[in-house]
Amino acid sequence: MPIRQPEIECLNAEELKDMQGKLLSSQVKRMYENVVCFRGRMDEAGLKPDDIKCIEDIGKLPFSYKSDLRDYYPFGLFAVPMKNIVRTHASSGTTGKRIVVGYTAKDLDVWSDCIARMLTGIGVTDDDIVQVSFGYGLFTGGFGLHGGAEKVGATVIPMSSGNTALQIQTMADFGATVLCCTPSYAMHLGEEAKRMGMIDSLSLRIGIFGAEPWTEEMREKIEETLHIKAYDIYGLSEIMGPGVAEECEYQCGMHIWEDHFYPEIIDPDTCERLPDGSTGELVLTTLTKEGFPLIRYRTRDICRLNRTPCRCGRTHVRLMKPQGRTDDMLIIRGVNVFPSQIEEVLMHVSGNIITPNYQIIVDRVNHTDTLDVLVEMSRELFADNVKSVENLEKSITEQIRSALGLSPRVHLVNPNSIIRSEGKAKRVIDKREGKI
Ligand code: DLL
Repeated sequence: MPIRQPEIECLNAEELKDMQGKLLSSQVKRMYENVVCFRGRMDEAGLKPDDIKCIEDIGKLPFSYKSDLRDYYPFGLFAVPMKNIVRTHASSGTTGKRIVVGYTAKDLDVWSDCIARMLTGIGVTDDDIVQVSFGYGLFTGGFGLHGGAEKVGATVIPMSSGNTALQIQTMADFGATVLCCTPSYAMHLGEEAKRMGMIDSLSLRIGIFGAEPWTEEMREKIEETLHIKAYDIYGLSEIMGPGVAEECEYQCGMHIWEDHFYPEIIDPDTCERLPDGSTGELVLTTLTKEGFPLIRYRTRDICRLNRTPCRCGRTHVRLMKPQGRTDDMLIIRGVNVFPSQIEEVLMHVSGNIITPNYQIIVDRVNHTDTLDVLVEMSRELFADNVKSVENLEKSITEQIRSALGLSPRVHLVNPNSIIRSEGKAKRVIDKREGKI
């Protein structure tokens, strides 16, 4: 069944604020009663739930952090008794304990509604066959897309990630029309399908990709390779999973479902709230979550909100492509660099002479940071002479230098020599840890 809710998706700004204010004040009351950590922070700040009456009051509330989820591992931040929690997910993270999240039956229903809204917006219906190639399990990607696709009545292929040849065979045999996975894995699936001579056996028309940063240029490459329209989807385990924000048919930023999530942009250093349109850290508040609500959660994602009207008529604010995370930002010889800035340069190299596969290696030699960028050549360039490879390396070096103000060493490496990921791509290897 299509999930189209114009009475919510197209609410005017005043009505939306009014709704958010009411939801926030009842969320704060519930959390004050049920979540020890939150009550402690409110008491410390001298705040009582009655102080929160409208959405503008949100600025008074304390932030919450990823470390809270570790400190209260596994279930200490849940706001309902465990018997009301019907599902848990977890995110591995790179350091320390996993973070664990929990959902009530209503939370799961809201989750699939959010995804179903997007699917409906981009034209996915009960005639579609949706291959979900995000991982199933503790990761939220697989189950998240699965619930939404079932809700619109599509036929779901719960593939999970991995086993690339079987993915392609299944897509072809079952006639999948929609593919959901990370953008880096979509690119890999496209390359492999081409190599296997199976691109023309696929019936794909739509791709839904997210869980990692990807550039507009990468979107073009994926669309061209798989002959589809590719849409961006954003989310994080702590807040719900995929579906916090999603693109509509116009592919120009992801609508944050503001009847469920309230976004703010802050300066990550001063914590000051920034006006709409500024780039900064995204802070999210869940307005309707029962099992595991969070107030003013510091996502660490660096992005910008766009409140200009969208052609689709939806009024919910758009999240413009996240650049990366504050904790992924590299500081190389004093210059701040996001991997996505390097990707943007590489994707602009014309003529299909390099592939979209790259890796960034940062090290420290003789007290000086070094930046090496490995880029895979296409088969055509590989067959060409050494001189043209050297010239291209020089030209890419120059392009990165002028974009970042920092000179890298660019190495064109053999086709298929960079390891492909089946989930989130690992683009950066930073060897500086522990070095002076
Ligand atoms: O990656 C949830 C997800 C699954 C989103 C499938 C989209 C599709 P986590 O593993 O908790 O959850 O990682 C969340 O991934 O804070 C961002 O840094 C990054 N991220 C997620 N979606 C996007 C996106 C899932 N579309 C973290 N663009 C977030 C850029 C994204 N970064």
